[in-house]
Amino acid sequence: LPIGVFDSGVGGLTVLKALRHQLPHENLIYLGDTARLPYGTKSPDTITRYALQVAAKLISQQIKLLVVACNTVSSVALADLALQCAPVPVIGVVKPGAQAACRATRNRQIAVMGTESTISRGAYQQAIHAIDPNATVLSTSCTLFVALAEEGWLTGSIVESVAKRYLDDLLANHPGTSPDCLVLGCTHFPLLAPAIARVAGPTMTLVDSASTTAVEVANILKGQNLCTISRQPGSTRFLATDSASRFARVGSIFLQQPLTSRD
Ligand code: DGN
Repeated sequence: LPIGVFDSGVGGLTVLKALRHQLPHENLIYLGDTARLPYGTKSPDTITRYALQVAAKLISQQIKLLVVACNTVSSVALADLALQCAPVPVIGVVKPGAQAACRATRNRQIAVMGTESTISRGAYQQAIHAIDPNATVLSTSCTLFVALAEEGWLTGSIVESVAKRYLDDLLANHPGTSPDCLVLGCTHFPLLAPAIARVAGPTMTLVDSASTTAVEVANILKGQNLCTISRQPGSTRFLATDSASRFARVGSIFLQQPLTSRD
């Protein structure tokens, strides 16, 4: 059976890429709810309703595990999704991101950037404090990063100016702190990582959830004896709820290769 991967749009393709790398023999179905994005600025009720509908669609395709490749949905609707999808395991991206941050920081001061919903929910703060109750967590929403990534403006002066403004605001709102780790807590942000890193400077380690989530998925498949035993490379099917051509065009930026249903 395939693994289902779900995001509000194309951002989750950064997680899909890590899954393909970590689990090259698994078949994947990716669904982007492009007709209703962005989720990041919507209310918790709306995000939960959309997420449950999309998950039901993937469950009807007989998946063996669901990856919620969206920080916003993972922050808001993970418990509801787990209830609806049981016994199919549901994995979100926030806990793996928090684990990566706690491993990366040396001074236990962690900055988090995400969408409005992720940040206002305090999801990363909770997940980090569940691992290290004494860590300092600073967070800020960075709505403009989503548009820049979708536009393919990944480097250069405009991105760096926006990143500088967000980082300056973050530090100004938390005087006396000097985080050494920055969580890219939205699936769009890893695309902007080189520009954000230039602004943040060499003492800041950037982490995201993609590879940690893929490792967690691999562990669960192994633990539950759900791995695909095959020598063939796995297939990927892409589904979107709106224009396939825009999804393919913007998605190829995120996947860093054309979206074909098989590689
Ligand atoms: N994929 C969403 C996330 O990781 O939070 C961001 C995209 C959006 O809906 N704004």
